[in-house]
Amino acid sequence: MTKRLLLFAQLSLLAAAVFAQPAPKPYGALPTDRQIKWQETEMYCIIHFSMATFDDKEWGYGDEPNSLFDPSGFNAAQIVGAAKAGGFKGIVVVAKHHDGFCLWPTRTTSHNISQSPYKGGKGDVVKEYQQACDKLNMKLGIYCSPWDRANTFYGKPEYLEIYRAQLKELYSNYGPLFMSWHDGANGGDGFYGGAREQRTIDRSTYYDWENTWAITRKMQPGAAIFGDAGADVRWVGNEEGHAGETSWETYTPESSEPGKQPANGLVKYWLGTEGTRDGKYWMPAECDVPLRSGWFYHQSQDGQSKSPYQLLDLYYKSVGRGACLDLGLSPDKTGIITPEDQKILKTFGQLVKQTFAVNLAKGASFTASNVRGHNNQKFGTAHLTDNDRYSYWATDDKVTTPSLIVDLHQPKTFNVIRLRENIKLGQRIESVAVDVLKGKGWKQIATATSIGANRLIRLPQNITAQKVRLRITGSPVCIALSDFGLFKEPVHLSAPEIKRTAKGEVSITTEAPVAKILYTLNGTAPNNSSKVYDNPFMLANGGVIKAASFDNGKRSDMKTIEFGPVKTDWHISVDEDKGKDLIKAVDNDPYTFAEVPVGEKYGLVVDLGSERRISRFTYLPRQDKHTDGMTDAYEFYYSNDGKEWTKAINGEFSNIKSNPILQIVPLQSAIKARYFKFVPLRVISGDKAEIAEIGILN
Ligand code: FUL
Repeated sequence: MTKRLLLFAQLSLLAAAVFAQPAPKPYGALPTDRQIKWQETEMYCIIHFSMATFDDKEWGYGDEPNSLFDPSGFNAAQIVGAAKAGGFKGIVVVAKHHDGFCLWPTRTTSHNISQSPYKGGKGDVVKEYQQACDKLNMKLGIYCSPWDRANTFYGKPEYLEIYRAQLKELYSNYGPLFMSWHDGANGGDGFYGGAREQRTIDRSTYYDWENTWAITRKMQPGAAIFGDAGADVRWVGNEEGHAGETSWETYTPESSEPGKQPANGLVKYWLGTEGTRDGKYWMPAECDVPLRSGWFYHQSQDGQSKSPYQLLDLYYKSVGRGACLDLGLSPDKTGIITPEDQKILKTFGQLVKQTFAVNLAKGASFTASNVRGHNNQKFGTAHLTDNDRYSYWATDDKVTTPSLIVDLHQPKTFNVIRLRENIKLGQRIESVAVDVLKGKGWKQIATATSIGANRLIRLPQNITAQKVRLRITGSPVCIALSDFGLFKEPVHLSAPEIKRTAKGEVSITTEAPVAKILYTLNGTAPNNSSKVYDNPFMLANGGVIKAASFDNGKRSDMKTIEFGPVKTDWHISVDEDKGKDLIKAVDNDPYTFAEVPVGEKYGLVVDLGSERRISRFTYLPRQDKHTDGMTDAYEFYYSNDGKEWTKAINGEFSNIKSNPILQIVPLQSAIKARYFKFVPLRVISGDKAEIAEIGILN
């Protein structure tokens, strides 16, 4: 009797243990509800359309007259619709950029839309975006630049009150907002109400972010705050659209100036690419990148937008690494997304949709090496394919490196593996490996780190297998995995890569073999009657090449590239022989650079050998992630004898630090000259100018 009682007691204890098995304890910093909602958004578009669109600049100086803002056909629904067709779930409107022009009728400054010709001064572009978002069921966020190159009071305490008043107007008239976007850019000089001077601020204290964010929290509690130092979402540290191969959702921002509090513009921003394992805050990355080369529309960048497959690649490197993708769209001067960009977005949206339409692991049998609480179904593997990010397979506390065998019942072909953790319990898994069964043995096909909200492993080739095994190879605590997916990208034709040697020989290649490559040299899109590429050819004088692969009635992404004349017989010098390695500015190698002094007195002089037409000049900043010697203010001269110089243009390379792309500067009108001189007037850091490449376009 006693024995039976004992057994009964033991059994009921066991049952109680099984049923009452608590969920795993959360690990590390955890996301808030607003961060979880932001995370689920995955992709949104930041829209730069303002004064700089009309001024053809990346950063307006602040002296642009209100009359310049005059779009003839601004169409918010077309813009928001283009984003939606691309699969994006929201937009962030640049309501005020660094030039200080406000796209809504603000009371804080007369430098606003009500003083422009747009809709006779009755227009409100932010409102139009809001209405379009409401109609199309898209989320709305706002970017109101803290740096203001127009405002008289910028740099003084009064400006902070103006900035906060602007935020309050935006927060109260255009919500609910899913994001409040802030950046750390501050180039220093500006119009500032006519002062035209350099102004510096203490980035760690000037905006008093803590109290500024308190306004956001109070007025827009659902808005995730983006910035270099969060608070909710961190900048990934580049404007190339990718997070690190390892990218943690947690982060401890570090100040770039010892002894100061980290703040926007004052962090070791490069650390944002990977984040911090076990960081102090839950602060996932946003990967921002423009669809075109710059953030604002410039006609000179037509034809250079990223292609659908380039965007897909960025999707894997952002959303697929637990971050969100924030793609920059740039409406043109009319006020719409160009048909070309619209088409790219749509095709990209279709690619993502097609790729993830069918989870090939759905319906598979899962065998886990351990399920929490003696196989308690609450923590079972059935949750892995239920499309719920928060139901999950968990292991017992002691089991941190379990494995999972997935039997697909028949061989299936895939090239993408998707894993997700239930992030409500923190980011737990550090590393995994994936194997497939080949004959009698397992063969490893992939490894990955930092799983988090979403980890997409894109395999270099398709894999066909019936049994797949997931091994968790590193986790400090038991796991809470919410998703296991296998997908296959639609078959696609490799797009061509176009390259030209220093001497001018062009070759066009593809990653994988294609039936044929067709190209044009007259600026039109290649079609079936275009030239077939079969051998490298010479293009010493430069020109525009457009190429695409063709196979069985299918066409790949189109590639466009423009070359200037070759530089092999150019002669380079610097006044008074003050430079070093001058030849490296024209050696066709982006990773070597010429060093020249900064300032009006000097300049890199190029003798082209004979007279040439110059409609634009190009400057490539160093491409090795360092900022020393990056020029952000310049003068450009030309001459026919190398003695008498005429200034063709001067200006700034705005935003070059964050987005160090090839700078193409159109001259007011094309000139003919044998000599040109590039004068670096200012550098981001260091005391010499480092020039990776200098060039001209016909
Ligand atoms: C940066 C700005 O300086 C750029 O002009 C652009 O707006 C980008 C999205 O953020 O900080």
